Amino acid sequence: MTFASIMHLVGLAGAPQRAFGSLLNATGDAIPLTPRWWMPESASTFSHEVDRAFAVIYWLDVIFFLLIIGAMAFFTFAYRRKRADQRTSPVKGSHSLEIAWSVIPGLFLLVFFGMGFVTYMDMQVPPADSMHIRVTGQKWNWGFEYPEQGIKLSSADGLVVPSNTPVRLTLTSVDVLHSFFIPDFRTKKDAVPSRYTSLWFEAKRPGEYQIYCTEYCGDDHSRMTSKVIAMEPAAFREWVADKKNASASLTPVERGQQLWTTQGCAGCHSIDGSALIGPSLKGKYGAQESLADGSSVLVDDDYIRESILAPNAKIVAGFAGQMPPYVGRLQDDEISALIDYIKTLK
Ligand code: HEC
Ligand SMILES: [Cu+2]
Repeated sequence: MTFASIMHLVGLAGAPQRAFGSLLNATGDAIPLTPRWWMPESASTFSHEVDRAFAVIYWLDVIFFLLIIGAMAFFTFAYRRKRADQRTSPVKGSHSLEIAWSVIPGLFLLVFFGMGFVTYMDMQVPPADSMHIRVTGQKWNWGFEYPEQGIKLSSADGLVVPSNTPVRLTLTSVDVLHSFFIPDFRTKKDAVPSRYTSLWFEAKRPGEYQIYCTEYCGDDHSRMTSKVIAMEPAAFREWVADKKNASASLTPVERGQQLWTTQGCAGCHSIDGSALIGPSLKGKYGAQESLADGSSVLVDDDYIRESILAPNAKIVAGFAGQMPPYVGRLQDDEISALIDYIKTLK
């Protein structure tokens, strides 16, 4: 459903173009009434609708602010009380005035509602043929999983999508609330633990578009940045084929290294000896680890496996139990690949 199609239904086809013609050029790109420096690039198929609603509401606000404050200033001056016995306004009540100041703003509200509703519906309802990608928020990384293509990516790789193709994202989180925001596409959605939310977009042209986590509360949401990388559909198909060939020929260590970033391990564990949210895994394999309960344990395959699947079974001394359990999220072969990779961190 588009603004134009609704206007068509109510017999007003072409009316918004006539009324707001100057707000919109043929591609819906430029809105001269909002200077370019106000807004990030308008790069999705509905972003101009959002900007249009913003521009219409903003400029009506400016006009009415000036009219009302102007009239107030003028009346304060022109009708100021000059003598003590001067009468104040004889108007005690006026039905026509009250109707006017209710009905006129009421009509504006209906226009705002109409624009907001139509845009909201366009943003909310993905086209049926959309490509599907799963997005998982995790302290402090985004995971992107392509169920149809069998590809897993993370923040560092970016969210690779074809341009001029509707893409539907299903969002969730494994730990806390996150919020997935693509300013250039004018779309944002919370990623909520134990729940699925969704958003969709269609990139109008190839390019790179910033992704933010706009969740406010928590250490490092502001560092959960990534990029949408939109490619021509043909280039995207090629990229998918390359990606599949590349992952088919990975050694277990390379596979483990890839999982290390795509599963967000790198966000909490360094490989250079410095402690982050979790201990560094440099030189850990084969060493003795002291635990919070005073005992110690040998870091071997079994301990690493348990640490990944049930991190709170043994807590490392000096750290809090902040690691999310990966049970149900990693296959056995993936865990083995991670162990093979961790062994190489000398
Ligand atoms: C949100 C942060 C976070 C993420 C993500 C995370 N971990 Fe952890 N990890 C921790 C913390 C904190 C500890 C120490 C507390 C504990 O023992 O549970 C830890 C402990 C460990 C240990 C035991 C380390 C030692 O020194 O004994 C291993 C092994 C481990 N993590 C592996 C992983 C792997 C592999 C991944 C990715 C699949 C991962 N972690 C993802 C925070 C994280
Ligand atoms: Cu976040």
